[in-house]
Amino acid sequence: GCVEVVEDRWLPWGLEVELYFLGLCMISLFFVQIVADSSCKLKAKFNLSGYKDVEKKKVVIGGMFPVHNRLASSDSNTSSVPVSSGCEGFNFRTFRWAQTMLFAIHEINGKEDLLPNTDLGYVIYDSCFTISKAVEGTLTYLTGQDEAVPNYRCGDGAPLAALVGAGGSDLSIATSRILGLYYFPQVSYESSCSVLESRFQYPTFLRTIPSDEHQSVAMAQLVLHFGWTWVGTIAADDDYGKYGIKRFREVVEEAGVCVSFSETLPKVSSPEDIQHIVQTVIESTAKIVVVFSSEVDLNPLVEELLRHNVTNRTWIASEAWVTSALISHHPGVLSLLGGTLGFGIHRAEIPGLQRYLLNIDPYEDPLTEEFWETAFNCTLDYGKAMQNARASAMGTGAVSRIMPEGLCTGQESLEQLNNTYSDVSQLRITYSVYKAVYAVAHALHNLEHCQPGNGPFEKGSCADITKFEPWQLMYYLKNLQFDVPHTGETIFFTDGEVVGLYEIINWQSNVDDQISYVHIGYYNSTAPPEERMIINNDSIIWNNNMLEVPRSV
Ligand code: TCR
Repeated sequence: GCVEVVEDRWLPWGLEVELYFLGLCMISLFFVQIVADSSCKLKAKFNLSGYKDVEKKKVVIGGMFPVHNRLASSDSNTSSVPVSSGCEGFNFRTFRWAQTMLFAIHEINGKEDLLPNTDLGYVIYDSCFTISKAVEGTLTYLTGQDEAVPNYRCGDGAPLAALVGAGGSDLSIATSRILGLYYFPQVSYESSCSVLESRFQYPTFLRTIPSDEHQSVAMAQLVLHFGWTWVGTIAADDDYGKYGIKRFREVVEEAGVCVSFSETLPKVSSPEDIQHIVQTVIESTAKIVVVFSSEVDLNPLVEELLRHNVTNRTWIASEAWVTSALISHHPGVLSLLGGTLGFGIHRAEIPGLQRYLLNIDPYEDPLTEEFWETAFNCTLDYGKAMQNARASAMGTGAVSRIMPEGLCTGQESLEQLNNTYSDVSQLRITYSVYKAVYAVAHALHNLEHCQPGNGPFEKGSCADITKFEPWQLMYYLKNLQFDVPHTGETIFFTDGEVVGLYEIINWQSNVDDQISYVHIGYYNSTAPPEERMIINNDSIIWNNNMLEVPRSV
């Protein structure tokens, strides 16, 4: 039997329900306020793909990415008009995802066999890793207004196709509640939580990443495969972490495995909570620790564990941190995380992507400007650079008028920077973004090439690409099948879902004492039960460079 005290600190999921009702209330409130203000504040961008003589039809795709890691703290002063908070903590990895969406759109606009008569435009929102920003962005998208007025958008604009996003599962759960009300399709590249499988609750949600139902079961099987009977679990304080671990526990406990501790990572920085988890890990006799969390939430714990020199554990990684540079690039991380086993989604090479990423124009939009300034630690703004230079040169009088220090030229070389942004060695979620954009494009293509009389709608009618309804596009997304360029993978949705295919990855040290992610097996949810998980035991190197399978106590 299991004797160690099991600590369970999950929050109930009431928050989500509250948010839902809050959303409904807001929408009914806003309905009353619809005004005929026709000034479109939000401008979609179109890339003109060289056919200037042919007037192409235009459709806008929305994208949402967690480009920043958190909201900037704002003062809770209620004596003035509240404004939407800014965001901070620029994330180079997610910025790569956003740029990949643009890359895919450019690629599609240049093709003659996919949407030849239609140009795709885009609007991209930063969800800042927070539900409120994701909801705000969704309302803005639907309305075309800076203020969120649903069910209203500028009449002469191009039709909106679908939202590619929103980021983590908790964000998509919130946004797809709103989009579902309008039967507006959302294609997610990253939200893997199993609750999003419910078409009753999320009728217009589709995704190019498999549901965590498969991953949780696969993790449990992994634990059983090695005969471990005693494990600890750590989950992020969001739907991804909580539901992922919940399902894992169900399966292992059913098989008689004991869970010695189960901890929750704080969402907002809390050194005490982190300290508490570190102590639990150190004191527990469980040597196998399963972690279901995104890299951003896990990172503070990893830093603290490194500070305490924790070794001799085997970590089981969920897909969200299994190839995370943020985690694996800490100096000395091998002693802690060497030997980690985890699940990764399909990795691909996307020819041309890296060149595209390296050739972006720093002045393209405010997000790209910020990227540039963060990457090169400088400012693109001449006035600001002058001011800074004057402030720091106070008294010495030595300020160059031509080129103040800290000013970027815009000609800096991204190639030499060697940043996560342009690292294309582990394109997993990135590839998932690419597939999501192609899915929308193929659905639009099928919609445009419908034969009147043979169409899927009433009396065999078709939709019109210049003014279709969201549910009409939804029909085409549901009934889609296409091959992804370059990789040839065939994509189709079964009730909005793709199949559960994972690579099993082992963290080993390479020659320069850095981590290499070694592919040691795979999991295929569609195979017969005995063949679902294939592991090459001999190619695994465990923590401390051991070759035999560690024991769980
Ligand atoms: N699904 C997670 C979030 C997430 C993620 C990632 C975040 C996934 N993979 C990679 C950063 C990097 C998988 C969710 O919340 O559904």
